[in-house]
Amino acid sequence: MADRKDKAPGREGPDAAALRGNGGELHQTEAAPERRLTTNHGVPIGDNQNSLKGGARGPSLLEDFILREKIQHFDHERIPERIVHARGSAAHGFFELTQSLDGFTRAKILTEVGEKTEVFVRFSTVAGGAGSVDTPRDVRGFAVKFYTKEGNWDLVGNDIPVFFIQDAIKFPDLIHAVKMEADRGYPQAASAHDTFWDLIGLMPESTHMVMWAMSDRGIPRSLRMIEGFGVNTFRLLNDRDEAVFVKFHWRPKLGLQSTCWDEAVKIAGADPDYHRRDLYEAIAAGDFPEWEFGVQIVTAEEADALPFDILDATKLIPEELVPIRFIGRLVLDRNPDNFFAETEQVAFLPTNMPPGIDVSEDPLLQGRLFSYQDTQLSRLGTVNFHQLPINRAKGCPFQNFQRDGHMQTAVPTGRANYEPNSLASEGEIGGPREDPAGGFRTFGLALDGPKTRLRPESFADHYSQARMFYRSQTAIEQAHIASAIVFELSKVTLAAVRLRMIANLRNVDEDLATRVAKGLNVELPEASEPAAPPQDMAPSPALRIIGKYPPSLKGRTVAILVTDGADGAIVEEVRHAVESAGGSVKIVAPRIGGVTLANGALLPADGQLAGSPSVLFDAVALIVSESGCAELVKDSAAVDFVQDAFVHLKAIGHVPAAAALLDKAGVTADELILDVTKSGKDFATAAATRQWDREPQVRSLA
Ligand code: HDD
Repeated sequence: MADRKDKAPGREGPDAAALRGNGGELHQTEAAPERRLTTNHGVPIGDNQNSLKGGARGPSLLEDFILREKIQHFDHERIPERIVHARGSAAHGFFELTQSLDGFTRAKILTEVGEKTEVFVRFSTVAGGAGSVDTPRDVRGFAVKFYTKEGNWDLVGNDIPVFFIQDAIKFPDLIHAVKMEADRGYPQAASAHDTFWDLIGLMPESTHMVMWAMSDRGIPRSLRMIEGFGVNTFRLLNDRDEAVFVKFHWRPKLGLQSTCWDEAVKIAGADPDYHRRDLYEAIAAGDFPEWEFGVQIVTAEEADALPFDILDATKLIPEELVPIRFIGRLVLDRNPDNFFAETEQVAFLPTNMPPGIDVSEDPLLQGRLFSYQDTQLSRLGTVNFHQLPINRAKGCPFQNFQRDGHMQTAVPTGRANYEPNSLASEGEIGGPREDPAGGFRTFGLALDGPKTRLRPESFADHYSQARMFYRSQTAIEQAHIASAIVFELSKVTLAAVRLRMIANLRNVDEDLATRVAKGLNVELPEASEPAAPPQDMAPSPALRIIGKYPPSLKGRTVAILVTDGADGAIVEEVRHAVESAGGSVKIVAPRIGGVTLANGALLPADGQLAGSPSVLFDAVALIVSESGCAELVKDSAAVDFVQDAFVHLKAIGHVPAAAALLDKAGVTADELILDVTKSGKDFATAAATRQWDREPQVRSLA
């Protein structure tokens, strides 16, 4: 050690010089100012590899403002995550109106046909933290910020059209119950635990939403394949300030698609970012997700005639009763440049509405009108969060006399910071003025009645729509709902909580309650006393997933598992058939370097077998050689690959040489098990759907 000597800073020797990243030359030509690394305050940095020390091997010096600034900034990189919807993925795009709502509203975004408005859309799970996984059973947030010419409009919705609670005062209870339990800090991103089901059983108004969450809607395949809903009832106001009620809808061009529960669980391990990656990669590849935008419009008289209260967010308006008018489209065509600056810092506010759109008295919405602005103050730390680029109104100027505050980035000029003022010089108005004709106006609802904390009688029916939802499902979907409830209640340790839930389910449907009781192996308890007797509403087929949209390979991915010696012509035929049907292909091989095909050509792989399980794909084709197959049957990753595709009801294409692998995986013949040497096209057709008829063979359903 004694022979080591301190050297002049920056002259430590060849290794350090190489690390320097500038070729080790200290006094080379000055970099152009625009390429210079600087401190936050613009001081050019000469050395970003070494902290300032008292001698090369001596202690670091407090004087090193470059080190301190860098580490201090890093120490504060995280901001509080959202209390709900913490994990999200977002994209930029545009909204285009195709049909005007002139006469119903004066909002330009809903009346100017052909106009394209910039949007930023953030999808999210609700319960999990920002670092949780993408595929748990949960509701998905679907929040759209339209940068309209008349100010930002934030339609902050979900992929489920109803909500758990009727009054915002219950929201903190609901979220506390579903999030990880207070004492033990688990489970993360899961509703399958005591506290959630305890509250749900005690709060029957949540039953309808629970049916949706336990259905396959709770485990979507892709964020590009979910519907969206504004959930709350809003108002549209025309030029004469006449109002109608409105519900907002998003319909995915790619159709609705879900995962199987076992698949969702396995995806969480194989690719925790499955939805985020899927959205990002699709947009990066130019395969832009698209939704139709629709409205259900209801007059006050029509609302009065409905068999439920339009102000109750636990109810939907069946579209068979009030059809959806499709009036626009949403296209997501650009990924965020920076996750934090955009996806994380975006702040949605249900209070953001242009003139011509207004709220209703829905007590859930009324509470939301307070909550979102409030939460941004602790999350983003300042009243000036609207100045962040992602939140700034872009379609129009914004100007007012709000001033100062933490992180103020604007530099207002002039002496007047109040309104009205008379400080304008000749010909000027002295700052912005209110605009009674063009500005926001509120519906002039006449109010009567005493101040009260009463819940209206019209909110008392908690079961009719839950029943309608369940009875509108196909038999397969009903079985999935029953199985999901059995799964979740099986994670509940308190027997009384399980029984209370079954007692409530008896008011939904006897068959459902019986299945769940059987699945838990308990006696059917007495039905609970409903607040209002459930009614039998007409089934609404639009509430199903299966059969609602035509089968499609668009936006879906097929994996071709190959080995050395595989027939390249068949690989190409299958690829061609899949791509012609709008799907994409990924080559999966035992080694990432690819395989040598029968004709000697090298086929590069997109994924290595162990890291690319079949849960990540919509269908699989096994194009292997005899010798390759003999290796695969000894590899559990290959056997799982095939077995999972089978039990997740996917199409499996194969060459005759794959017989031993199919056999080892327990695959039995059915309509979606196809020999691709006969027709690649038939396989592509089969790949566009799931084999629901196979399910009873592979899974015991409640
Ligand atoms: Fe909420 C975030 C959707 C009821 C309070 N909510 C949030 C997000 C979505 C929704 C999609 C994420 C926005 C983003 O991506 O940044 N919330 C809904 C829907 C509801 C609903 C569709 C029922 C109709 N929410 C609701 C109630 C309250 C809140 C009743 C409170 C009383 N929600 C919040 C919040 C959040 C939020 C705490 C967390 C982060 C944020 O707002 O910006 O204020």
